[in-house]
Amino acid sequence: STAQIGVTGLAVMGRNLARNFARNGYTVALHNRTAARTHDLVAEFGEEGIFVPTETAEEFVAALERPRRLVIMVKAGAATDAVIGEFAPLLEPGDMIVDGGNAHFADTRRREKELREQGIHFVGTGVSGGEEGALHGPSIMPGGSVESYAALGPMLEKISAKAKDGAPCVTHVGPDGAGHFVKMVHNGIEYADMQLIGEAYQLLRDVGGYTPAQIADVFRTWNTGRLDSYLIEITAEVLSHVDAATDRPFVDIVQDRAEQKGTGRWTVQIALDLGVPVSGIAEAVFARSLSGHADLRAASGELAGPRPEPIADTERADFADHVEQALYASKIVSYTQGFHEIAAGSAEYDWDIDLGAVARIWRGGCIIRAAFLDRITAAYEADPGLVSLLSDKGFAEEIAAAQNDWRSVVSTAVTEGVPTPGFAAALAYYDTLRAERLPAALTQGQRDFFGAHTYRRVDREGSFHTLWGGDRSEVEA
Ligand code: NBP
Repeated sequence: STAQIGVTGLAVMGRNLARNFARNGYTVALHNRTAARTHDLVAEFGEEGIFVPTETAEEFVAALERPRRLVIMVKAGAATDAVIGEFAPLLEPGDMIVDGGNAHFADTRRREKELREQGIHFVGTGVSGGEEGALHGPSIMPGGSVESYAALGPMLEKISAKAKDGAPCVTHVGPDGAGHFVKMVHNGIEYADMQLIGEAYQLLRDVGGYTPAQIADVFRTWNTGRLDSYLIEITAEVLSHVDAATDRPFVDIVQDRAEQKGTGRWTVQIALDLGVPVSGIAEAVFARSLSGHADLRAASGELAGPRPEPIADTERADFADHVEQALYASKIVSYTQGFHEIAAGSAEYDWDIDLGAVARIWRGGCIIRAAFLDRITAAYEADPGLVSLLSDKGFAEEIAAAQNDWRSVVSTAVTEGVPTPGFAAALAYYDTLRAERLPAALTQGQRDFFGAHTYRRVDREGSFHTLWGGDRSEVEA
């Protein structure tokens, strides 16, 4: 038993994670259901470090130093349970199973509880950054016990991405499912970021009259400012790519039906359960879903409405500036909503998550990495009890400065018939928070009328009901 860590599940993610541990000097035991993958890894990358290839579960477990650290990197769901079922009986108290797959946090809570009864630490861990991240340094979001982090933390810090200030992009997020919960919301925010970028692109194209290559340049410029982020950077790459077969912009030869694997949908489902309004993330999930409904979109030519007319060349640059403001303001709102969901999950499950630390470990390695995250960390450091990112003075001022352009972009989109559910939902959220009075009062009246659901008054304590079917006098409920 010589290996400090073992990885089972050697598809793209597991293989690169195993290589990352080995490149950082750790001896890595390898295992995969189909042994060929194990041998391929050693044949191709054996030079990179010290690997201990194994074929059976028994060999794999025997190869690990105690307490054992075993990383599972298999397809999330039933495969994870199958692998746990195979290895857990071979482990001893104090050993650690790290699940780096995209598990649902409720599954992680169940698994953690079951394994805790056997004395095994189960460390549900979000890993973001795709296959490149897994190899060169991902953002890592581990849950599980404090003891397990003491044993695993230094290794994870070594293989993780480093932010620009050198800080490792990993922290102990909290007990049991906290890590996978935070990874889920990360992905929800990623959906929202992508949708907002998509809307900016469509507006620049249909209203701004820019070509995809010109839009790539606009994005490159934005990427030198406050929108500096991985997603803006790769968007410019995708938009400037030309299809070799047709010589057309790549973005024009791809079918416009977005797919999804489910973490964005979970973010919205859980937000509904927790009562957290994540309208921007929800619109992003719905936008992907609607794009895929070929049946509903079949009538596109028959549905009446404006066809956008590009503006004059002389107005383009100003319009692009306004779109940048709309994108930035909407982005602040979607992060506000995502962090609200993390705070609510943390309260519900007693995780005590440090929101500033979450923003800090997203600064490198992960898909939503962005200069902007430094600002979020600073906001939570200045006030750990911050109710909402929009309560931070800095963000509130930036939104205030952006809002005229934001409003004009949304109204242009509406007038020209360009769908911008992300920009519009974010603005509606902001205006809802600003409103002195909401029609929720009317909703309460309607509910009382048809269902005697009662209401509260602005001027007196207590619950009241109006006798709508009788003399309309008010009774205390
Ligand atoms: P996949 O999600 O495609 O899973 C393939 C691996 O699962 C193979 O090693 C396969 O073994 C193994 N496996 C399956 Br399928 N069923 C199994 C079973 N019943 N028993 C044992 N092993 C089984 O791999 P991936 O794309 O590398 O992703 C791994 C995990 O990381 C997933 O949970 C994914 O959601 C997560 N993740 C992926 C990314 C990404 O960018 N791809 C990013 C972040 C997280 P075999 O070789 O024998 O078929």
